[in-house]
Amino acid sequence: MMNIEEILVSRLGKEVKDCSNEELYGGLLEIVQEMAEKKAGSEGKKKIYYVSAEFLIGKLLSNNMINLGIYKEVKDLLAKNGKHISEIEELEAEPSLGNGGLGRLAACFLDSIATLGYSGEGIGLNYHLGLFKQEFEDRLQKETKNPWAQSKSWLKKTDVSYPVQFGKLTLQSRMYEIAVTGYENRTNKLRLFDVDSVDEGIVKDGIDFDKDDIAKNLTLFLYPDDSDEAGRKLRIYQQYFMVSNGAQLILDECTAKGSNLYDLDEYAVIQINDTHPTMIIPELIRLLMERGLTMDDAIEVVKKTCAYTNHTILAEALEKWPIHYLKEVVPQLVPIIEILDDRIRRKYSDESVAIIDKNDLVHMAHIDIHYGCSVNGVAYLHTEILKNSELHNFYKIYPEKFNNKTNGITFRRWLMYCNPALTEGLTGWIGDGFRKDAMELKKLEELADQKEVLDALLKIKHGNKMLLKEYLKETQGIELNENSIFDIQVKRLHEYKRQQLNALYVIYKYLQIKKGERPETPITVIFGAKAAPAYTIAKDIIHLILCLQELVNNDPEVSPYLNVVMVENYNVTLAEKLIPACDISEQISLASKEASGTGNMKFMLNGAVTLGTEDGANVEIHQFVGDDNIYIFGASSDEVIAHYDKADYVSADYYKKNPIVKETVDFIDGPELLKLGSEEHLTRLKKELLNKDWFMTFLDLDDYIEKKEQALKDYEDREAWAKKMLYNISNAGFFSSDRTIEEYNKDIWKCEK
Ligand code: 26Q
Repeated sequence: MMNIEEILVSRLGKEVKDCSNEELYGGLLEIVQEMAEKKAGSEGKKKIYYVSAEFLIGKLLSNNMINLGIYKEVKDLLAKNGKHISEIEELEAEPSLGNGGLGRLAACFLDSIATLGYSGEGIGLNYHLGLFKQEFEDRLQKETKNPWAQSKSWLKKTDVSYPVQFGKLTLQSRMYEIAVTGYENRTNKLRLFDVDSVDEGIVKDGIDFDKDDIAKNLTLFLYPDDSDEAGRKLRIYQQYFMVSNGAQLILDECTAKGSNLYDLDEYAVIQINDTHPTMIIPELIRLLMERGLTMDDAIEVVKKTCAYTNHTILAEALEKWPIHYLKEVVPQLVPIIEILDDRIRRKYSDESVAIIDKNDLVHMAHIDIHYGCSVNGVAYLHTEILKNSELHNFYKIYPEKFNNKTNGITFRRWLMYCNPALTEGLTGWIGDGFRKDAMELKKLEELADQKEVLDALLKIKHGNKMLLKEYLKETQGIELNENSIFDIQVKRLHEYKRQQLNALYVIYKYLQIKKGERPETPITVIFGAKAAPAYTIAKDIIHLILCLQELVNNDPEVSPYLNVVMVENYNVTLAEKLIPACDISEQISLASKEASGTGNMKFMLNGAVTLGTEDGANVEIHQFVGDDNIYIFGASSDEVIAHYDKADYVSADYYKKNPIVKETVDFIDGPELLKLGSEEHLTRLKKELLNKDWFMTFLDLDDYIEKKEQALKDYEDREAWAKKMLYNISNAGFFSSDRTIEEYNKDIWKCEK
């Protein structure tokens, strides 16, 4: 067998040292693709179809090389020839096919499904420009397009194509595939549908485009702005296009394997990732009827084949479409949806479980719950809230359908790839069994009292801070103090995630330092977040943070002790650099609002200590690490839900009674920030907090400040801090997506390896 060097040299026709980085990237990409293809596993009888509007897969080269077992060989070969793997990685564009958690979860799941040896694939859309790219201009977010397709690409064009009908318009699809390599195991596929007629040329300034020309715009962007009607309809076009292709593919594959369609559930299980793919249910019913089944039989078959995952309890994120949109875009589904609704109405008088409500809105989640076999939440607390409040009326009807699947993350990307120093340390201390069985990390606790191990953990963290410092300097011109505490909050910008609470802390700390109260160790508060283009308050919060960055970092009295950094265009690639360098992981959503969170798990695995509310998977993290290794603050989920029920939270009362609330909030539109920022944005944000504060920032501010101060104080005893790091790492095993996938398979999918 030839080694990688021989393969590379024979392919590129010259020695490695004489190749450009571009040539090496292209050569390695082809080699990896061929190796991956050879590992295509057997189809097996039953296959998992994970249907999702988002797959936030990140860069693929290094990750695939790790999974194929050639990463080290390639890295050493490049180094021997004066090349750097990191420079080659920089040439790969990150596919931006997701917004955040839900899309990244789908990518972790594909990795685990392949790693565990299951036959399964992802079905989604090939957005040409993905999610917008974020730029900062005048301390405001500006959106620009983010083309990710390159001449050398992981995307393979296939000949597979299906007709998809929208009213009078029929579009012919084109399927693309991306190989999904499992760690030392089989290769599966991610299948992304597209139309050849899409035209990137119609994008004008920023991310504006003609929303009515469906043939040209269908797969241009991920979730186009849904603040106007044309945008919302385009979303329905996209969703139907995705599921109609998926449904046709699934039926063809199952028929080819011998299914008579009445036994579809023995050949396929379809996991519906939030409500975005819900129309696959009526679409499958329609197609099964076209292929000869009665409606009763078609419904029964679909019910057994489809399962639904809920990712949110936020009312505004639950999809409800006006029936007249569906009549225009997918008229063939409307009679089916009406019959599905009619059957429910005949059976249950409770209006709240109907599919089409009295305002003629179609509740997508209700279709999934009535006409699927499983409903799962994504963390213990989230599932309890679904059962006991948000979906209680459904739980009463179908208690057996409800189940919890606490989210997980792939340790290949979020430990082995992004933190090689820690991975190597761990291998030396506990062997390399943790690479396949994450629960083996628990062995680390036997070393919790060894000073060398604790010192090594601190040294690894410092090394990762240096790497982040170099990276941010080079790519964004940002200066970091590697000897400061890295306190990081990176995630989509949303009021419920409460970046504004963190910003109020920054103001508090700034004012303390101005009064002469200086922290022992300097603190760097790092943010990374994109706001939806039409989400005004979220953009105001970004503006506040960017103004604070300017103020704090340029104040010579303050900047030696406190720095604020907002990285531009936060994405998977940046996450991979930020997370290993973090000391304090900010998970500060209003309790009950964050379904799970998965960043919290990535930080923990990389030895950061969580400062968080009892929300989402933080609850389980808390249980695993114990009170001493996490900083929990704020109102409980029950208390928050009670406030909403009683409508008794009045933010202005806190402003009147609590001097810290008053002082920090008044600072938002005080003279220091008005000198740097826009009055319109800053006063609007202050007014929102004073008059509404829907996510109860003021309620938790005191406790947040207190617990954060405690964490900063505890950091001064480095050895005790290192022990906290160790307990976070050693207890992260449960949060491997391999565990999550085994649970999905045992309870819902029931596939053979
Ligand atoms: C809906 C309607 C119209 C336009 C857009 C949308 C839309 C788009 C994206 C609704 C939701 C999303 C994404 C949701 C998401 O990422 N949820 C996160 O899922 C993670 C994985 O389960 C959880 O860890 C997070 O707690 C949850 O916020």
